[in-house]
Amino acid sequence: MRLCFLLLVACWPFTGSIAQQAASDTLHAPAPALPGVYADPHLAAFGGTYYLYPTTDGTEGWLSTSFTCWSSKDLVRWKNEGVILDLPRDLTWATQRAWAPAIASKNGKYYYYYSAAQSIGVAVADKPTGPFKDPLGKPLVAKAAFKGQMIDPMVLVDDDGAAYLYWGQGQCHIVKLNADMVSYDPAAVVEFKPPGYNEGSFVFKRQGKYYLMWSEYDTRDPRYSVAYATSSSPMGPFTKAASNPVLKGRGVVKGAGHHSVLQVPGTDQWVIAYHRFKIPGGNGYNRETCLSPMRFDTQGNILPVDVFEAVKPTKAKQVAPVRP
Ligand code: FUB
Repeated sequence: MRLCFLLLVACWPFTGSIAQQAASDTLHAPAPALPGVYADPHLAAFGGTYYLYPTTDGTEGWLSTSFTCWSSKDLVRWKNEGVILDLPRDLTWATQRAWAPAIASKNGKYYYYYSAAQSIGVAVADKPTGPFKDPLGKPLVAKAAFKGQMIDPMVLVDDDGAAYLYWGQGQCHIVKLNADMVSYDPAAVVEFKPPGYNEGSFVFKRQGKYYLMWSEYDTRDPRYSVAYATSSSPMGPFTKAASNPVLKGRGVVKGAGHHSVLQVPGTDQWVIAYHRFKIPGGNGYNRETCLSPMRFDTQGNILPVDVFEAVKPTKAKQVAPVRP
């Protein structure tokens, strides 16, 4: 007994430092969620299945020409559903720079918003995996229509069924979409720039509060990171939170940003999807998609995300959306 006690005391600093090392090991990042180089992931859940809609990376200048969709039953094992929109084949107005998509569902249809040739387009399908068709034959938001770059769309469908489009690099824009989800009043567009805002806006609602999140710095900068602001209205004004950024790289994880957030259906469990420079050897054109838990404090502030914590297997319950 005495010997055990002496051994424990002798080993205490050693066991303590091992525990500390494991908790702060920034040299070994978890594996990415998707194999290969995919960025700007938009995570969604429809009918008991999760979906990821990313940008295809791997070319300098982000010259990708098509979009893929991935599905999963548990957030961990992902199946490639193939190309859901091929710009040269499916569009008449753009052939490359297929970036940063977002999905929304309303009235039994799936609306896929995306950047192409530095404009924003929309495509419609009956299923989350497509096939998606371009209903307009032109951009929804044309290049240079407003201040900044017309990229990085995001659509929030609110509890009352109203849908809001957010987008922009260099400047954030918001407009309420018409009931058809593919048109809006250009005169109603609100423009603003939260401090530090660069691109990749994403909006969600929790307990009656609207959270606008965005990426700061350039996606090729290792400091790329995510910050947020809140509002009582989907149109703002949004007040930037005191504790920012909520997602940033650490150790071997660099350039963590351009994210999306998903509430696991029927729970108050939240997941953040984002990209980081590929490990090893990545950069702003070779990024990989990761998923981590995202948590709130009791006041509803977003707590810093641990980029070394990968999401655990989580089934998606089939929950009907609350709509009037
Ligand atoms: O993936 C191409 C561009 O890089 C996106 O549109 C930006 O948000 C940045 O992630």
